[in-house]
Amino acid sequence: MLDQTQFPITKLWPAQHPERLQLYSLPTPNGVKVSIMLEEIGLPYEAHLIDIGKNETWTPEFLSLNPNGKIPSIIDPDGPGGKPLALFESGAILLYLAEKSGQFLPQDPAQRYETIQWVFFQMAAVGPMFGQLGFFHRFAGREYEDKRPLERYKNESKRLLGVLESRLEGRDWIMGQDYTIADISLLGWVRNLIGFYEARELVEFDSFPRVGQWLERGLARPAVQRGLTIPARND
Ligand SMILES: N[C@@H](CCC(=O)N[C@@H](CS)C(=O)NCC(=O)O)C(=O)O
Repeated sequence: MLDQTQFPITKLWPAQHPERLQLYSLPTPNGVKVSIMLEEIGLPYEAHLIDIGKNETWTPEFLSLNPNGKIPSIIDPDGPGGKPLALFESGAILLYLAEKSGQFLPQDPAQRYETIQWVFFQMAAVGPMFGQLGFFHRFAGREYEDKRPLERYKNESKRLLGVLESRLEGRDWIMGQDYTIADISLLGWVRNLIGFYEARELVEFDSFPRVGQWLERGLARPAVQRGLTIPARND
């Protein structure tokens, strides 16, 4: 059971079910990694909507949990040793939930590190590059006269799609037969690139057919569909 007095974030987002894992998030590509994972493993949790449009991550209450001011973040009242564990950074949260549940991360050490390698690839390359492409193609950066940043992030995004296309040759999932946290980390980003960011033509997405088929396989999973809408947006 979570002692809410120990976690200032609960002043703005009180837990109705303090015995459950608390998720503070929004259905963005980083946020949905955690909601998809929680839906996949079936761990009971309570989701709190954090409105980044209203700068809610920059409140002292949110910053008390994540000094980096970003979603997603969690508190697990039943962390290691039965003590509460607060975590931010979606990759770290995926690893934690995989180890806690014993799911979506191979037991074999070599396979395990290979999976982690692809999660890091998503965290260090795909997320930042696709995110910048979104800014320069679809959001405020679209107005900038200098198109060199857009060109750079477009080329880098295409290169990264090429890396995924090669990896998926002869594989249904990033790790082959098994769907893992590597897939969970990447699905929302690739979906966003061609959806919300409207960059399908820009990156010539149809020239990466294996990535397209992998995305369809991922989106066909019921837990992925549920996770993509959690926490429900107000608008
Ligand atoms: N590396 C972080 C990135 C998190 C991140 O960038 N979150 C964005 C939403 S996708 C956010 O909270 N932005 C709010 C802001 O910067 O004000 C992670 O993977 O958890």
